[in-house]
Parts: sequence; structure tokens; C-alpha cells
Amino acid sequence: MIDFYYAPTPNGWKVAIMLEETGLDYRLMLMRLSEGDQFTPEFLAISPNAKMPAIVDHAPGSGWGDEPVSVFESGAILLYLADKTGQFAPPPGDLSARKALMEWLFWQVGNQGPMGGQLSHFRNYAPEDQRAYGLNRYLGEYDRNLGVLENRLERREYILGDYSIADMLAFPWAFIAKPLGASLAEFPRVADWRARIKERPAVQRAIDLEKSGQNRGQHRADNNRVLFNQSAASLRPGKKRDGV
Ligand SMILES: N[C@@H](CCC(=O)N[C@@H](CS)C(=O)NCC(=O)O)C(=O)O
Repeated sequence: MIDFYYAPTPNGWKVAIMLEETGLDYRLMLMRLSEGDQFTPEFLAISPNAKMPAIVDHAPGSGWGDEPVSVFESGAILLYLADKTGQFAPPPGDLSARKALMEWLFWQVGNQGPMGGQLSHFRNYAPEDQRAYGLNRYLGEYDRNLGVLENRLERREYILGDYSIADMLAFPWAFIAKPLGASLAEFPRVADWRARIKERPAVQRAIDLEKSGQNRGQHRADNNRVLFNQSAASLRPGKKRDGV
């Protein structure tokens, strides 16, 4: 059984997609990010960066001891689950394919994901009078990363050729292009790739998982101190959960 620490956001969907694709048995641990669940000592022991997604695998299997294994960071989680199941990633012995997987995994978690996250912040949450510079900067970066993906998909159906965790990581941030104020009109290969992935039943189940509307625009940077007023002090034990 895998405990899956989740909130319905693009980074949460990545792991939900992999769990649904592989059919692994999991228990949903729904997180209330705006209320500070990510700063509890119990969760910080699993995810020291105070962010979901994270997992705890209670039956890690061969190569591991008897203790549960926790994993944080979406890229690390998908790689762990791919290695656990032998699905959706080239095997460790295929050096060239594995190198390509690492490149696109790190590209997603270091580029497309964070740029999309910052774009979402400035578009959905930043105070009106402080929005313009950040919005412009991150819309440009988000668009640039769509261009990177468009180039990669030339003569390929999926990022590595076959459908893999690289696609599961990148899809959620392309899925929400429109609500982020971006368009796929100039990226026809990305649009087709997005449509191919979207129609997979496992992906649909993942996107529909606990759709609560949480963190989707009802907060503003000036009305939720937990989400938008963080510093190293937020990590201190005993810190009040309202962030004050
Ligand atoms: N690099 C991380 C990003 C995870 C992330 O940003 N999670 C957000 C939700 S999408 C979160 O937990 N936010 C809570 C907070 O910022 O306090 C990953 O890929 O797993």
C-alpha cells in the first residue's frame, strides 16, 4: 500500500497519473495546503521541502528493507515508481535511453514546472498592482518551454518515443495552458500530444481525483499567509499554522 499525499494541482496530478497507469494500490492523503498541512512535523519528515506530492510506500519490495520508504519531489517519485514496477521508463541498463529520460525529467522539474508555477502565481494570486512584470516574465518562460517541447516532439509521438514518465510529468502543465493565459495554437505537436494523453482513461481518472477546487484561484497573495508569505521560519517546529 502506498500513502499518496495529494492536492488537486498539476504537480499532484503527475503522481496520480502514474499511480492510475500502473494500478498500484494507494491510499489518498488529501492535503489542505491553504491551511498549512504541509508544515506539520509529520509531513516535513516525509517531505522536507514542505510541498506535495509525496508518497510513503509500505511495501517497497525487493532491494529495500522492511521499513516503509518515503519519497518527495514529483520527478523522484515517478522514477521510484517506474523502477518499482518496471513500467513507463527505460530500464537502468539502457544507458542512452536512461540518459534521455533524466534530461527530460530534469527539464520538466527545473524548467517547465517552476515557470508554470510562477506564471500561475502572478496570473491567479498576485496583487493587481504588482502583477505586470512577473506575469510577462513567466508567460514568456512558459511559452519558451512550450517551444522546447514542440521541437522535441518533431517525429516523436511522445517525449522519449514511447509514452513514459517524462510525458506524465510534462502533461499536467501543458494541460492547463489555457487557464494560464497561454495558447497552444503555435504548438501543433504539443496540442496533439496533449490530446493523445488526455484521452487515456488513467489520466482522466487522475485529473478527476478529489476535484475540490482547492488552490484554484480563491486565494490571493494578500489573503493567505500560509501559501504566500513563506520563509525559512515557516519550517520551524511549533510555528502557528496560520503563518503569522
Ligand atoms: N518541485 C516540486 C513542486 C511541488 C509543489 O510546488 N507543490 C505545491 C503545490 S503544486 C505545494 O505543495 N505547495 C504548498 C506550498 O507552497 O506551501 C515537485 O515537482 O514535486
